[in-house]
Amino acid sequence: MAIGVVFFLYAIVPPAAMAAVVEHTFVVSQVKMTHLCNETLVTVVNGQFPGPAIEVTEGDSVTVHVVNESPYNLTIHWHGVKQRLNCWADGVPMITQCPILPNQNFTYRFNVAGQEGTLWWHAHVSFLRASVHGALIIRPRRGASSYPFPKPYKEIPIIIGEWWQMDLARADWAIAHSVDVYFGASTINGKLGDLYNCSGALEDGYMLDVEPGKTYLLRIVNAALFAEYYLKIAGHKFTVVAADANYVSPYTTDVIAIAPGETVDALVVADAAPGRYYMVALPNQSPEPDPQSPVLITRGILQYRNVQEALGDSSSSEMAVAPEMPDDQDLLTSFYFHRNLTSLHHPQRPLVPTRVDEHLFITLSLGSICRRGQSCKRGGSDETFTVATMNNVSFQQPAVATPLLELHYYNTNSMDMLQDLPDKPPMVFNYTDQALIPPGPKEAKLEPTSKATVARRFRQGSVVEVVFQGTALLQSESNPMHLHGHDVFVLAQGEGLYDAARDTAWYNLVNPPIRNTVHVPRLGWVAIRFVADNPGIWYMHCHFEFHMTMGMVGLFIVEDGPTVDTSLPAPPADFPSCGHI
Ligand SMILES: *[C@@H]1O[C@H](CO)[C@@H](O)[C@H](O)[C@H]1NC(C)=O
Ligand SMILES: *[C@@H]1O[C@H](CO)[C@@H](O)[C@H](O)[C@H]1NC(C)=O
Ligand SMILES: *[C@@H]1O[C@H](CO)[C@@H](O)[C@H](O)[C@H]1NC(C)=O
Ligand SMILES: *[C@@H]1O[C@H](CO)[C@@H](O)[C@H](O)[C@H]1NC(C)=O
Ligand SMILES: *[C@@H]1O[C@H](CO)[C@@H](O)[C@H](O)[C@H]1NC(C)=O
Ligand SMILES: *[C@@H]1O[C@H](CO)[C@@H](O)[C@H](O)[C@H]1NC(C)=O
Ligand SMILES: CC(=O)N[C@H]1CO[C@H](CO)[C@@H](O)[C@@H]1O
Ligand SMILES: [Cu+2]
Repeated sequence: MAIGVVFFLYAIVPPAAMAAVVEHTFVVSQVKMTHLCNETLVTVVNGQFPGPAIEVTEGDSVTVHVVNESPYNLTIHWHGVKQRLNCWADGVPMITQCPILPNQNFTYRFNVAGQEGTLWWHAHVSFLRASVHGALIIRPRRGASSYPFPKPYKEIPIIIGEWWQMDLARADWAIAHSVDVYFGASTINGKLGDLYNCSGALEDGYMLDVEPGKTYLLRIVNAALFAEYYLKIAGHKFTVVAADANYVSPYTTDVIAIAPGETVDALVVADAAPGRYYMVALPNQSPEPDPQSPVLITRGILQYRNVQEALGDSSSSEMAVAPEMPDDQDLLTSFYFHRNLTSLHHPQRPLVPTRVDEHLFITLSLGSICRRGQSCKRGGSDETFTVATMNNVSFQQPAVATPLLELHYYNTNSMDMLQDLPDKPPMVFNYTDQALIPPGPKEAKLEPTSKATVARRFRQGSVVEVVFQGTALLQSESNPMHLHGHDVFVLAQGEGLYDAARDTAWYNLVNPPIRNTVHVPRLGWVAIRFVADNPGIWYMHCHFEFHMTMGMVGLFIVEDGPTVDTSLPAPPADFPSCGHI
């Protein structure tokens, strides 16, 4: 009997597929698109918004030829891909590579190993990632029947984004100079949806046609620059099965919270009465006294096939049921969503290291810098511009002619511009005291700050614990912190001030979620742990684009170990030098 069962399993499980090379050509160019009565020139890949999905099997190699026909310098980052021993392909301008100049080409080569689920790719130059992005889908080597959840009938990418009616390079410049700019609409898979119109003619929305009774795997990406989103589908529940290409224990919820940089894989069963149901994405924000933004909701429709046949396509939003959304200022729903996730127990799941070599405590704040000289009028005056900081330093892009990773690799002693990212804030204050949010009055003496190219070095294989503490200094926003080249264990999160004596006691060292982007809650903290075992220079930053542009960035330098397996290899043979790319 037992032998019969084993034989049967062998018969239905396909043999492991051979590793393949998945090859794409990405032509980046500007095309005209019309929304909201306005023709806008947008920078996109292969004429598509969002760009093409890259679909691979775990263990495959990926080759992407980027042809830059846009007027901008650009690089592409493969968000969440671990890039083991391959920091050269990480796509951060002047950190890992020279930017690809207009009318130049560059080829990225990397392997996707030891990861399954949904990741994505995006431009890593200024605001361009608002339109230069797409999904990166990694399926298991042993086929869809080896998913640790019921095999879905179909897999559907759901990319939440923004529609900008302005030149994105100008938007980037504006934010860096404390000039407010904002996008025009939110989007699902590039569609604005029927809450937007041009002279009364409704914008198209994303339509998902479903078969009654079937199960769909939604691969959800937040590619937006500005906000975390709540996603709901009226009449349906989600079962979350993965986040950031790591499986989680199945978690059933009617709302998904997804911050910029995060991904969520969720099953949806089409088990409601046949009909039309709105799929709504709503950006959330901190309440006042933080500055308030327009709440630009977007929605698409999930439609049962038989309804389509009965009613035709004429008025697809007719009789669609709308979900009840959380309030845009309700950030607790996000707090609980993130806190409820745990990693799935499976044979490949890595164990949480219990010995910690390095402890960092990093405060996330805003601050101000005088436009001229050392002293000036503060408090939001024209004499300052606002920057974002970690431990009271705002990141300064290094003024180098050669990418830092090359300087590091060739050991040229020309990285003198680097300063240490402090292990703790220089001054202890009540970080979450809301009297620090303007109009204050307590922020005045804490507001001055400075810029530097900050980096923190780690010995090969060190176990690093970082506690990110959100602050109320000048604003009280949450911060989705993203680390390149590594996944991290999210041990705990809390509201208010982190207290080591109290909070280490309830760290989850058994099944913490494993992510590449950790959402630090508003006026709260998150504790993470990771093994710094991937040699190179890795960007660590807030994935709110405005915070990144304003300097909420640091570099984690992971040093070489004693062996070839623990050392950064030489740059690829065809790695260009700047200007001659
Ligand atoms: C239309 O787009 C242009 C830039 O493409 C922008 O300057 C203008 O403000 C937009 N108009 C509206 C109504 O948003
Ligand atoms: C593009 O990169 C080149 C070389 O690094 C630099 O000289 C140029 O100023 C950059 N252009 C823009 C618009 O940033
Ligand atoms: C870039 O790639 C395109 C398409 O493959 C090719 O036509 C073009 O000659 C290449 N340009 C450069 C500068 O290599
Ligand atoms: C999620 O967290 C909330 C708040 O702690 C709790 O009430 C709820 O039961 C949790 N849901 C699940 C499915 O664990
Ligand atoms: C920090 O400030 C908050 C709000 O004013 C207050 O409730 C809390 O007691 C303060 N904590 C400490 C340790 O002073
Ligand atoms: C940051 O450092 C400046 C001095 O460079 C100081 O005036 C300010 O109070 C500090 N702010 C914080 C939040 O530590
Ligand atoms: C861009 C645009 O035309 N928007 C219109 C949408 O519809 C409302 C009312 O129907 C108008 O006020 C807007 O101007
Ligand atoms: Cu941030």
